Amino acid sequence: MAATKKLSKKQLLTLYRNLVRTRKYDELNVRLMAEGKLLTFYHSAQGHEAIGVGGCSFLREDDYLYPHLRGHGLPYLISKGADPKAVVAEHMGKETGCGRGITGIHGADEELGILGGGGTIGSAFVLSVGFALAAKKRGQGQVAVCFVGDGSVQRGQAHEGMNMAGAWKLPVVWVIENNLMAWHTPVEDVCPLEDLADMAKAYNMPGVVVDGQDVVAVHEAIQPAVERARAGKGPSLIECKTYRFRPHSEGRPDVLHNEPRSEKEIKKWKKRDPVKLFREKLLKQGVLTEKTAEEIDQEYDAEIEEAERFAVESAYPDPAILPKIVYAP
Ligand SMILES: Cc1ncc(C[n+]2csc(CCOP(=O)(O)OP(=O)(O)O)c2C)c(N)n1
Repeated sequence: MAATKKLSKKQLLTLYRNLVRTRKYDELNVRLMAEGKLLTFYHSAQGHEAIGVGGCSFLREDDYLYPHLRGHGLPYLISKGADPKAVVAEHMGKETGCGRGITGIHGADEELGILGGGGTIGSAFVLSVGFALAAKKRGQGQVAVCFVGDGSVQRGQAHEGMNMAGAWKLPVVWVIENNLMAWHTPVEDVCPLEDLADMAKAYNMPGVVVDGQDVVAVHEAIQPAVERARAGKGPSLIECKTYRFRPHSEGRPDVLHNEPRSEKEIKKWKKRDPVKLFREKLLKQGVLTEKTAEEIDQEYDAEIEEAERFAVESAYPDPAILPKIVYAP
């Protein structure tokens, strides 16, 4: 695939801001969950943030986006320009939420091409084929970018989706966030491949493996695939190697095969924290100064305090809206 243009200083700072903002909202949701203030559960994105941020920060507004469940969409939605305070309000079941308080974790923002998500893993593949088919028929160069976990590609729908998109050269980019496990199951127990991107060969599309902790590397892997899809050349499969820093979901046992996860492994991956890595890199390059980094932290701390207040003070939706928005008249 063609190389991406070098990112400008402004674009690098956009990536950094999106990473910091995502991490801080994720920490807020982790705390709110522990305090019993969220109506649902919460799957933290900590460790994964560079993938959504690297992949979504420079998409077109009218591109379709299907977020992965990590952070319940925060890295992706924030980077595509959605309002994160509406995500917080949604998790509290408030009418100001991005799904009017009734979708729980499946928030949407139609104007940004984010149409909500399916509850079953694997369904993302076939739903995003539908988005891409609509985009192709419309003929305005829109692309569907869809983020999934390694668990999804073990399901039949993944293969139906890739097969159809390959055959019809649909404008879709699938990004696998391979964190080496699906809930309590190591990927190696259920998949014969070392690199999941190798599945691409079977569907006649490019398959790329990239370091999911490096936001620029992720961007440089996804963006050419997006441009390729935009140019009518069909789908791609990008695999980002990553790791989740927290349990599968908050408050649940952090185990694999019913044994506690290896502390040593978690520690090793935390040395490659995507937010810290990028901060250090930008400081070294002189793109960021300690003072600017501090100001960015303060800016988002204040924004998040306000988002929490907004969500707490918002009203619950009137149950009478349910039939009006769930079924089309
Ligand atoms: C068909 C189906 N089976 C089981 C579940 C329950 N479930 C929710 S998330 C999850 C694990 C997902 O793993 P992966 O796709 O690797 O993403 P990760 O959580 O590791 O980021 C499972 C099994 C589900 N949602 N759908």
